Amino acid sequence: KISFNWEDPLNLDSQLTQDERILRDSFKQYCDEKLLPRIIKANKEEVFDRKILNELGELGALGCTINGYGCAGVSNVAYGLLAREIERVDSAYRSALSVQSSLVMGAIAMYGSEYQKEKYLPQLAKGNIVGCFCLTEPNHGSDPGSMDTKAVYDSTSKTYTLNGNKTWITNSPISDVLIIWAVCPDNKVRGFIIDRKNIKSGSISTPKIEGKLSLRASVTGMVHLDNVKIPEENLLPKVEGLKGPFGCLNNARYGIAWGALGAAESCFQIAREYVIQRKQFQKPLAANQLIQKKLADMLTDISLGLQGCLQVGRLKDKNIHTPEMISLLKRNNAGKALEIARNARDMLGGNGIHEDYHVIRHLVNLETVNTYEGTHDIHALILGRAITGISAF
Ligand code: TGC
Ligand code: FAD
Repeated sequence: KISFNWEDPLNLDSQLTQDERILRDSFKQYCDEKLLPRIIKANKEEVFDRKILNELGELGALGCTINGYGCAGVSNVAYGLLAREIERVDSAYRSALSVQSSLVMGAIAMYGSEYQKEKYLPQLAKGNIVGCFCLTEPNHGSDPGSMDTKAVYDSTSKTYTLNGNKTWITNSPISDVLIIWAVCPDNKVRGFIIDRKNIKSGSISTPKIEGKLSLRASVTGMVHLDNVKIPEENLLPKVEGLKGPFGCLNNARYGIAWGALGAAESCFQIAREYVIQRKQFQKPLAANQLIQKKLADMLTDISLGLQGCLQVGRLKDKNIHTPEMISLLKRNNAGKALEIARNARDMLGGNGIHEDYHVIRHLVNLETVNTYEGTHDIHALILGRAITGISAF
């Protein structure tokens, strides 16, 4: 007899390959044994442990969809499963995975020269060096097309000079390499690799943004570029225009769509356990219709969201996906995860606001997840444009 499994309601497991299941299970073990025990302290003290990137590197998780250059070359679905497992622990750790893999290694793998790929990808894959992705500026967040950061070429010295400011950059304070998106005198956006060991002149500073009350176990900073001169071979040669950064964002947003549901599942499972144990009015909280409805809504949103991720992952593996599919998933899953975390917080009563129960941490993290990589409303406008043919930005 086939019975309903609330832990996998639509039998996602049966739709994965054996390799994907093995990879997921061993990564889950790492997340449970090595990441979960350190998250409460890291979140409280607002620190990101740099060693985590080496650990992720050892497990083959960094840039795992890239073929060659020391990378694992697994499916997009496998990458999504890793994002889901790590974000069950904390969105900050998934952020570290996303930025290094999709935004930094992705940019170099898709747009870099052979020399750049060989120089940086194996080191980034091991976590020996850390990268960051610098698109957002103090005056241009949702609208990066209006960016102020400039890059000017000098043919005599064969260098580019970069000037400008970026902000809200994950890992910028600890980065060895920075992917900088800047506009050139021909008005085209181009990508550059700033290798901190190879700056010819000028100065770069990457101060940490203190006082975040969300994603506290991730280090976020600014980037100030003051006449930073870099060799011409540090231009990413294979792309120009905004499709460069957006192409990287497609992969990161796809990973976030899986990851956000990992955080949501964690909140759902904690709330389920709690309402079964906790008694009020001489019966378990779980015996109340209002509580059961909340659990049913949570499980429905999680399982439908996961099916969407799986479908787009499989299309991505065949390269027949579109950015709008990813906007649909990122928007839906981040928004639904936030709602699930809020309901779970409520179901835990007063305990719901305590760090030991994890839910409040997920809830405040998900505020960031709903905002970065395109806000909830910006993704609505991307979909609105695709539906109507009218741009309403
Ligand atoms: P638009 O006219 O729409 O497009 C300009 C050019 O880009 C192409 N394009 C894309 N290409 C690939 N993938 C996509 N998703 C693309 N979207 C657009 C487009 O075809 C066009 O190409 P071409 O050849 O014709 O020039 O540009 P727009 O300026 O109107 O953009 C509108 C909008 C709102 C969609 C865009 O600006 C946007 O997505 N805004 C949100 C900004 C954002 O997501 N920022 C993320 C910063 S990184 C980050 O948050 C990392 S957090 C990481 C972590 O810690 O996990
Ligand atoms: P704004 O663009 O000012 O938006 C503010 C509000 O206005 C939002 O609700 C938005 O939806 C709304 N809005 C904007 N335009 C419209 C419109 N046309 N119509 C209707 N509503 C609109 N960026 C990077 O480049 N690299 C990183 O590594 C990175 N990491 C981050 C880490 C954290 C912890 C955070 C919080 C952010 C990070 N970001 C990063 C920046 C992030 O991508 C931006 O915060 C995001 O794109 C929104 O930009 P903004 O904050 O300037 O908000």
